[in-house]
Amino acid sequence: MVYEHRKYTLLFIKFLIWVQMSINSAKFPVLASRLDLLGVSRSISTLPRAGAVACPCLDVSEANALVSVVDQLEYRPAKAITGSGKAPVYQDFDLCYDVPSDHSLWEFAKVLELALTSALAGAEVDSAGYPLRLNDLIVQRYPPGCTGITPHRDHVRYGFLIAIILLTGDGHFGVCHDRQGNESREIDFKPGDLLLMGGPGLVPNFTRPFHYVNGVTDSRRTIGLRYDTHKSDA
Ligand SMILES: O=C(O)CCC(=O)C(=O)O
Ligand SMILES: [Fe+2]
Repeated sequence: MVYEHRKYTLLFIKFLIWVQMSINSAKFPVLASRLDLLGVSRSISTLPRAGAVACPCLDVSEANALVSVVDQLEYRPAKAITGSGKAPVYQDFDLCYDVPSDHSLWEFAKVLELALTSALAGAEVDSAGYPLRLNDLIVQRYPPGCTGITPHRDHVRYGFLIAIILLTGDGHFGVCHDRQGNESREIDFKPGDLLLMGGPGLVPNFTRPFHYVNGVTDSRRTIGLRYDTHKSDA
């Protein structure tokens, strides 16, 4: 009975997402029609053990609509080496990190925020993890043959839940035990999928997973949405 009730609540939220996306993105109607919120709740519950998990989100035409949106942005090369001197992270892709606040991509972020907030409420996580604010948006483009990004952990200020949407391309996204890439495990993450990764606060003493991207042979585009708990609007 409780399960049935939850199922209908989630169906209602999915309907809201559909309506909101159709209205707000009249120019680029982008729905997240493959997102199953009960499945997302279950996936989130696995994060304390799994570190990262991917689930279906966009169909091909939805992903293509977003490609035409992100391809109009201006990109700059990522800094080749980040992290500390003792723990360098090598990266090689192009990025856009200054998407204007009135851009339709922020509407997409808002809709995912709504969906993930409701999925979080049904997951076995710390209630401090929601409401989620996806206030940090980055678009990344990895050209064929690039290095990707070596094993690292996302900054500690990115709380609760990190969302990465893969629009196109290939490559391997993996989680591993350390910066050397030991005990790595590839996540099955395909175009149209939403990858979820845990962040601090998801559960008490959550350990941020090391992860990497490599092996890109076909232009890879991702949208990264994070909750920057240090931002003034957080
Ligand atoms: O674009 C991606 O797949 C995410 C790469 C990553 O881990 C990062 O930029 O921190
Ligand atoms: Fe990362």
